[in-house]
Amino acid sequence: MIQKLYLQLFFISFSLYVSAQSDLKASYLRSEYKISPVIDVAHPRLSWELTSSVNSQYQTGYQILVASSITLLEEGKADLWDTKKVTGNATSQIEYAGSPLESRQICFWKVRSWDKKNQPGPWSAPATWEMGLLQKTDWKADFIGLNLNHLGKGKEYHLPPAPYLRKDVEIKGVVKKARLYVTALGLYEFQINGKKIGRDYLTPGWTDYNKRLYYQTFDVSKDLRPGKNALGSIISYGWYAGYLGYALLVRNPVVKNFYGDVPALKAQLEIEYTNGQKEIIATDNTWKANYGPIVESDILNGEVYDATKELTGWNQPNFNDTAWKKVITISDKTDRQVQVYPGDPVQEVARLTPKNSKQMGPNSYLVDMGQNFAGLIRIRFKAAKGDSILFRFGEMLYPDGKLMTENLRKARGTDLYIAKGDPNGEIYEPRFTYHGFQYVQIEGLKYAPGMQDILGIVLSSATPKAGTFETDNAFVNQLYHNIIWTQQSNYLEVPTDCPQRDERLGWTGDAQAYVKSATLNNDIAAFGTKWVVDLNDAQLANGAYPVYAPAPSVRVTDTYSPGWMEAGIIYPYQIFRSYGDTKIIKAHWAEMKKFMQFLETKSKGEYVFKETAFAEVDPKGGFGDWLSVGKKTPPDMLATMYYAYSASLMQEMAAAIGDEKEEAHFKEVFGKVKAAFLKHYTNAEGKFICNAAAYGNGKGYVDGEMGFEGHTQTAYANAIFMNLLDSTHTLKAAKWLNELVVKNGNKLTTGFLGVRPMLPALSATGNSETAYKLLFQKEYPSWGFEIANGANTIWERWNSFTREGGFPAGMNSFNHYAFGSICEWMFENMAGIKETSPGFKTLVIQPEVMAPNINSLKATHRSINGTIASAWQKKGDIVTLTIEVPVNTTATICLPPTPTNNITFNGKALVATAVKSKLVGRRELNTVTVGSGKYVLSYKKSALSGF
Ligand code: RAM
Repeated sequence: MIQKLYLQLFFISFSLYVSAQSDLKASYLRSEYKISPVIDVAHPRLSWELTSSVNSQYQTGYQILVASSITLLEEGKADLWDTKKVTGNATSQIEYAGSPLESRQICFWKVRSWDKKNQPGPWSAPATWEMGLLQKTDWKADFIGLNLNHLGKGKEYHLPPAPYLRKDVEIKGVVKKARLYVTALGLYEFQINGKKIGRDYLTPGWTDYNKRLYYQTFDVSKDLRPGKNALGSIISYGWYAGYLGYALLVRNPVVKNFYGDVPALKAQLEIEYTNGQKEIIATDNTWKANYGPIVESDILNGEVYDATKELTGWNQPNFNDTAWKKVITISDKTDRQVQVYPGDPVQEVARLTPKNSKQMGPNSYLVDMGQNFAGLIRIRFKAAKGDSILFRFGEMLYPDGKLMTENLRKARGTDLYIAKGDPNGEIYEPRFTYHGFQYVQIEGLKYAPGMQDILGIVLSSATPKAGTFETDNAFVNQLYHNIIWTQQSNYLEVPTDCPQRDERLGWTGDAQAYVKSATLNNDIAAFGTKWVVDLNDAQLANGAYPVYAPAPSVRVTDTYSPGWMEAGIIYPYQIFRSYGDTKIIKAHWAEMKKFMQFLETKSKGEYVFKETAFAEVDPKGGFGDWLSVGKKTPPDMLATMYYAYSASLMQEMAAAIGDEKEEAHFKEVFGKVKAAFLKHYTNAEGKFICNAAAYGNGKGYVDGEMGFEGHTQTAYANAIFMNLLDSTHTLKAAKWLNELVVKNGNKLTTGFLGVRPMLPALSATGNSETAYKLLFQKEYPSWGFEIANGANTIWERWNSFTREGGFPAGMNSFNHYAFGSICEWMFENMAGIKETSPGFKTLVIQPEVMAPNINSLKATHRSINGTIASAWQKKGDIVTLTIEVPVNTTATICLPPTPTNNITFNGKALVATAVKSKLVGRRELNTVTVGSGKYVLSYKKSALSGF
């Protein structure tokens, strides 16, 4: 009887259980990596994140509904696409495959997922995406502008005024929906009735304007009112027609106007009235143009703003523009593509208030913003009509407290404001420029500026934050702070080298060395996808990728360089690896192959680049291990390693897109290059060697006078990192690498190409203790040395500043991310979060807790599969790990080799059967594999390195 009751109860609860809905829920719905974007790809890729309170939860299927209206979607009527239940665990990179989409169409979608017990979760909240202008014929607008090149001729700089464009338009009824599609050759700010549209800066962004131009779409439904409205725009020269890089410095025959010399606007306002009528208002020859207060305007050189020349009321309706000129229309290039901006726009990402200000002389004040950054100053002040107020920007002060600006080289980098004498005060913020600075010296103000009247507007491409990293060690926290501020300052439209001097170029070497670090701090999927297009647009005719992109040569001799050009492979590879993105591989496969062919041809079928192989480029051999210390690792040896590495990445990418033939091909190339490398660059013992005599006196090579050597930190670190050696050889290389560091007093000798693999290679071969010593090193060259000398960003050189030696002359930036590539090791080794398959679908948790001066650490990374957290704490000899693993992923947690009964897992002794021995990286370790959930493990600190 009792038994029967139990049985009944069991069945009741069981049926309750099976009919209960799963709590597996989809959120953070995105299309093409963005929330509610406007896009112009025919098959946008959709993604979502999953949450559930159930441990080890995963998705066994999903259903996506896409409808043409929110009502239809709510009713479950997916008139555009109903995937029905699709089996599988995919939550990203799912290509829309419903009805073909038209220009301007808004798509509403939602998704639900089935859990591991095959129970469906609830529908997600709805999300949208909108199609842009898909046909060339959708564009009715002309490029309009005003040629002002005859004005403002300076001796060295020729910075013409910024044109102002305007037109009054009649809005004939109540607006239901209005969109502004807008772009420019140059830069634009668009206003409706005096209000700036959107929050973006430096639009429409930088591309190879001969091939491609991006446009923005803004929802302006609420900005128009029935009756007369004023459309206005200020345009500037920007990357299109302004100064680029160090062209002036190197006396390049062309210093500006690289793509054109007259900026132009192209805008189209599309209105849908509540009565169903539609109207398009487009830029054409009926617009009027003038110039006014922006007397000079350039990204590198800054702005001159004469407030006495303000065109008061120009951006309001009924302004009398009869004295304004007729615009000129500029015909479009037929082969230029006009596309939706695919990246993250440059926006204000933070605000800074000044730390202090100091009087430097009569009417001169030096304001310390407390942090080196890229951006602008917004200031409020009172001045008399005609007063000139000059803003000078610098990253550092000379020991005597004066502003240091010599490292800006030929970038004038100043803003000048001429006051209108408004008794209520005036507010100034320049528009089409930015500066890299911590200090601003304000000259010409008759009183000390109020600290509350100055704001630092921090600009960066708005890549969503994806990482956090914190320890109980102030030095490590400072280093992480420096890394993220440097990334923020330089992930600005393109991955630039620096934000301050006459350069600010998308240097490919810096970009490839740092890209993985970048992905750990921010979601750079959209930003990186955009830049990889720039990079491929800039591929040279011979198949090599350039030394920077986008940009035509700002020095005629800038062509290609080993360690830089491979960004064409490494950067898209990282986007694939971090986000599971195979589309980027397919999109650029032909170009990447062309590059590999370039290498093969260049190696003359020998699969090795022997000494002087790259003597034709300038500098000879390319940039090599740029800014290294001591003897140089031969650039051609590095070129060979990079060749092998590129082949191995191509092999992996071919596999990811299911191309077995190419996979086999690149496997073979990888094998051949490895073999040829070892044959040429190692001796019988396996030591790395080179024929230094081949370089003669080294003339023409970067730091050639230092001499060349194969047996270097950089060489071994790269070889280990790139998997070029078999296991016995790896052991030897590991020993030599460690020795080279220890014998050098635990100091680096590495430059841009050696830093990235350095600590990862040490840790991968059991020398994490040495890696930690490098991390904590305070003497030159080291990160600690920079910090001890006051750095709050990452410096270009290990000795960009020393208290004794001051500033080395010439090339010197205090905001340069290449040496920040240690970030990768911080996440992967210190925090121990390491992906083992694309998009963090599987990962390893293996923190290295041995540093005596860190007792706690917490890091998180928001991957495309959700947020991973790894934290550890040491108390006495007990280590506690707290780990969070997102739904739909599995983590392999590495354990110390102590008997399992010493390990507690979520408060209980860990059962021995849960422990599996697994090869992790290069080591066989005890591991526990877990699904999603939060786990707390604690164990006695072991003697073994890493635990
Ligand atoms: C410098 C840049 C960059 C580097 C090149 C080789 O001018 O700042 O960091 O990649 O040179």
